Amino acid sequence: KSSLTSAKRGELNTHPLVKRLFDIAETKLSNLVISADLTDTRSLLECARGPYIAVFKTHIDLVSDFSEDTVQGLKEISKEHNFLIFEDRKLVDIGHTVQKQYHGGSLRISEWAHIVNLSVLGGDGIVEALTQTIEDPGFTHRDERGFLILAEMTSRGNLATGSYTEKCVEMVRKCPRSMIGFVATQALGDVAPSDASSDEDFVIFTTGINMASKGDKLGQQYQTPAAAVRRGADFVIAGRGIYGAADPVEAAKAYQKDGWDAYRERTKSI
Ligand code: UP6
Repeated sequence: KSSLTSAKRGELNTHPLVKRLFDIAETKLSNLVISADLTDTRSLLECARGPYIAVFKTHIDLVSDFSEDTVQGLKEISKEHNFLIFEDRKLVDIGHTVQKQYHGGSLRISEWAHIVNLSVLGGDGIVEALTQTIEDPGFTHRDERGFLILAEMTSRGNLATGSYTEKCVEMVRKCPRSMIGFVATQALGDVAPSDASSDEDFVIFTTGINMASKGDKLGQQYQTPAAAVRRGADFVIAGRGIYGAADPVEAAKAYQKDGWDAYRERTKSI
């Protein structure tokens, strides 16, 4: 897990999107991602307002009135409130199919989502396919796009463990220009043996974050922002713990503080 501050990581990282991510974290003093699992455009955009988040995570296929207004609204609000958008699409298919799911299609994900995640159940063809799409000379957002490999999951009994997780690390190492990190529950640098240079710096996003609950009835398992950061999370992702709270704004503030204080504690120079 990185013991460098966001400011330092932003400075050292050569990927423009990662630089921007750490720059936002440092400016807003936040490593909080809200998981806005909401089902209409108005609630979705409303949830994105406010000063506490560094990244806004969507499940765009939940939005029943998805339209041009959703796309424009997301783009505008991410600029206005200075955050990145992460579409939690969990792409998992053959390369040829995911290219069409990511770029174009009904959801136009490549147009508005800075970050998208994927599963490598089908092998590394998906990594190659998505890398190709953003490196195409005709694709205009290249420096503003990156992918996360879903290397571990938070649901009880999940199969993303052991050698599967190791393979995910190897795949990210092979494509650092497009794969910027992982969705995982801990730092993964030591999981797979590496001959990589010591300057690799993958970003860890951790889901399953809640300050008031240990889990739900469908297998979700939670830890607090601070606990996740101590295990190596760089960004903590909370959904119902925030938008389902009696006062979501106060909740966002509390999660932001818990996560950011823990990150500062982890990276403080001795
Ligand atoms: N998510 C997980 N666990 C994973 C991967 N993704 O919870 O292993 C996603 C869910 C949801 C969010 O799809 O969008 O993170 C968690 O929401 P919650 O905080 O309301 O449980």
